[in-house]
Amino acid sequence: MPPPHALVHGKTQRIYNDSHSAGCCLLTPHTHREAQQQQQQQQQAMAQGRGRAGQVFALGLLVLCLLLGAATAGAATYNVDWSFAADSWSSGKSFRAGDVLVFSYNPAVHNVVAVDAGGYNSCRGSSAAYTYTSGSDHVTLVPGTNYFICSLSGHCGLGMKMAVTAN
Ligand code: CU1
Repeated sequence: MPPPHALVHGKTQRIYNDSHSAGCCLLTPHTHREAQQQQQQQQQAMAQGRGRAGQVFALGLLVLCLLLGAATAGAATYNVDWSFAADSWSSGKSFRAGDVLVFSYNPAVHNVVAVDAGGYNSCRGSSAAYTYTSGSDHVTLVPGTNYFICSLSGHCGLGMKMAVTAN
């Protein structure tokens, strides 16, 4: 028969072991499951957060597009028939300041000179006149009448000139 304290000690030890092992068996999977659930909840919350952030971003983008659209709604781009019939091309069309004319031509034989009314009438550019030579010139119309001539080879006198009024 073991001494009473040893029995008590052993019993205590056994009870402790049982409860400990039972605790391990029950608690570990339980806490593990809880941790998994928490992790899933966090991931869901993050996913929802990302989803909301994405929605806000998309909405912001939409608003930005609408604003830009409104800002550029009045401006149009025209491909100019930069030829000896240029003036008849522009007549009857209405333009607005800010509209863009695209002059496409062979730069070896033509140019575009932005002149004033005198230059347009006399087919002469001035030192202040700006000459475009790229062959694909984008010119933004200013308010009033915009005058253009080709200053090469007497083309202006042959009708390669254009007066465009922008409102
Ligand atoms: Cu020309």
